[in-house]
Amino acid sequence: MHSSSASSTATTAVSEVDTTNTNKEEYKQCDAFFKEIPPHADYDESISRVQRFIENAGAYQRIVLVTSGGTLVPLEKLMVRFIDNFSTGSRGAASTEYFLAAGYKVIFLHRGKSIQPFTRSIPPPLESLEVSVGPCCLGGGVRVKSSDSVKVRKVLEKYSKHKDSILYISFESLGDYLWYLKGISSELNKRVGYRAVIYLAAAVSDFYVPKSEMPEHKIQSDVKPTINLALTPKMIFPLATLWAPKTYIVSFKLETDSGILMEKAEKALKTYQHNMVAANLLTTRKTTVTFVERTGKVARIDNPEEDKDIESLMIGFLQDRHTAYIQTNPSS
Ligand code: 9Z3
Repeated sequence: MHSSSASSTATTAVSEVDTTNTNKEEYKQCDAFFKEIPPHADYDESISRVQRFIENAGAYQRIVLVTSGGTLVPLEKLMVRFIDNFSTGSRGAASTEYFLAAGYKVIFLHRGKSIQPFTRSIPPPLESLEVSVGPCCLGGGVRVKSSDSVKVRKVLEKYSKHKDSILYISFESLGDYLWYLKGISSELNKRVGYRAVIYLAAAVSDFYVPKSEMPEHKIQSDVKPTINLALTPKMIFPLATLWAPKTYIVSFKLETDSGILMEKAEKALKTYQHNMVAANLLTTRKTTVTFVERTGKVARIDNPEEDKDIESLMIGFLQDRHTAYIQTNPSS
């Protein structure tokens, strides 16, 4: 058991907003982004994998889309330089394991080479493996050091229990990520409905270089470069109102200034109309996360032991909220 606590307080309810005037503009900006930036070459194949994964899940199965890792923004068409967003992928990887343990199937949409579920807990091979003496047929060869073998065995057992319940889809760029978010969330809305959760732990760039502004070749260093960044359209609004309105959507708000965090989290809920914001600060993200709900309820999750996963407590809390959500939508 973690020595930790979740406290709940009610604040002013996040009021419903009339979005009829802003709808068209928000949707148009997203459409324009998708017209400008094509999907990854693997997009159709990946969406087919998602469809098969959903079809093979049982009729009453809960499925979560976990997004994880930072999105890359290219500065050149033949890319040498890029802008990146901070995220190691630890939150998404750990959360995936706890969703699996809670009985969910997981679509793990992650940045290639970011931290992965299960392997995150295995010590690096050069430290944990050793060469044993004698010929291979007599037990010689490579083996896990005895000091690590219990840990490695536990991870392997957990992996073999859950490996058919997780679908890995990777992305690199902001464009790939947003295409997958739209495509996968639409499938979940259509085929899983209220039993689906969308858990947006990936760190998404707020800026990108439009194709029209992007040089073909590597930016040269003999002149000071000018980089014209455009604002990334806010995709959570179409996600919650158009692509996947039945699903239970949890976004993350990341700030470095504690003075503005809660205000920004409440504003995100009002603007985007989704279900929950998990507010966290860069420096304390492993020990404190505050959930803010559409109803205005606030629940703070505290995990004083940084070496334990705060995600265990977060997913327990979310599972209960998702159950309540399904119960209020009995047609699911
Ligand atoms: C988060 O806030 C995640 O908790 C972290 C996790 C990225 C801090 P790590 O991957 O870190 O474990 O190293 N993710 C969302 C960040 C984000 O881009 N949020 C947008 C915003 O704050 C809204 S979608 O505006």
